[in-house]
Amino acid sequence: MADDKQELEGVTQPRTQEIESPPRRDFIRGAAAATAAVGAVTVAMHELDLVKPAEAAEGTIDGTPMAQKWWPSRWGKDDQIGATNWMGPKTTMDAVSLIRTGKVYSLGRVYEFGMPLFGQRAWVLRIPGNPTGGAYGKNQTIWHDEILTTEIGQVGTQFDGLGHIGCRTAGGMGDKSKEIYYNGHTGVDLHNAGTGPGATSGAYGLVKLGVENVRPFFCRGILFDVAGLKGRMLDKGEEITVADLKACLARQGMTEADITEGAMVCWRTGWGENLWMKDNARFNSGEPGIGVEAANWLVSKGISVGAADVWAIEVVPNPDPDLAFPVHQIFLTRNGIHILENIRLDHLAADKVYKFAFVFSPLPIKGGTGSPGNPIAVA
Ligand code: UVW
Repeated sequence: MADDKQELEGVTQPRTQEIESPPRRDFIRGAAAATAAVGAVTVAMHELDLVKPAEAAEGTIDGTPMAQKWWPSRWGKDDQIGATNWMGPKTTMDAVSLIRTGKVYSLGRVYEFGMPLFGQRAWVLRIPGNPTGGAYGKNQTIWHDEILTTEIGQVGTQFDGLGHIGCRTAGGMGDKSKEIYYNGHTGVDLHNAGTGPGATSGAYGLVKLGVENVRPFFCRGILFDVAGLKGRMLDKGEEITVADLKACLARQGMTEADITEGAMVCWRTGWGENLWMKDNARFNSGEPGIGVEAANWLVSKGISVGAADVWAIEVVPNPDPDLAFPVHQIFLTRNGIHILENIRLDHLAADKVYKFAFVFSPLPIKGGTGSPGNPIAVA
């Protein structure tokens, strides 16, 4: 074949997995460049140039949401399951009480080649053989298997576990004891399981805070239809404020009392339904979402998981160019509150379903940082 286009016989879909990463790097580089301009230090972290303050006190990063020590957790110094501690008979029965019609909504997106991905993450699925196996028996049974290469917990609709995000504190470069995660667990705790025969390095999965620890979710879900409130899709870099969330509640005939401890809350920006698999470059170029103010407000309500129709749930770029993904740290690292990204919310909004039973069981991947899956809302 003369070139790729002929070989693909007219298939014009861009190789999204290769072309999507630059736009997301651009906004982070922009933040890094702005910081460099005022004299702060920037470092390369993997492929992403993240902003790193030059000085920070022991156990903290001054001037950021991680400025105060955040451990031990409200659930005790050894806790590894964070806000899923809320899950239990009370949250289950409360969620059941919200079911009125029995209509089930899939919140998950299809996992497929060409979906938007963060950085250089990949989705490579292959079916070996055709069929993979058989035929066996007089009845001639045949079957298919698949081989999947991906960041299993960090692509498509994705649930972030507590080992996903931490904070490198002062002197942390090269010192895992200064890389601190939920409940004060350190990089040493997450990566080292002792010495001698049987010891592992964490290369085969996180030794602490793996996603297998969390409880399944069966709790109330609350939708903030911010796109409905504004009458339009929000734009990248547009921050959803506490005033916006309160205005959503009023418009939806609800009050703050509807956000009970253990609730899953989600916000619709319109970004996903308008751009996912339609304009991946724009989808990846940044996003609307909550910022530090709204994150802290939701923390004060005792939510169990924050979710949205965007790839990081939070406003990107952050209005403070020195901050990179601060809501991730406020939720996961400081408070053990989980994050659920790239979910569908348009169908709930269309049916004006603002309160529902939320059901999701993250895959118990031992040592995993997160989980794929298809969360559901039952109205
Ligand atoms: C990062 O991993 C930084 O972001 P996300 O959780 O949005 O994939």
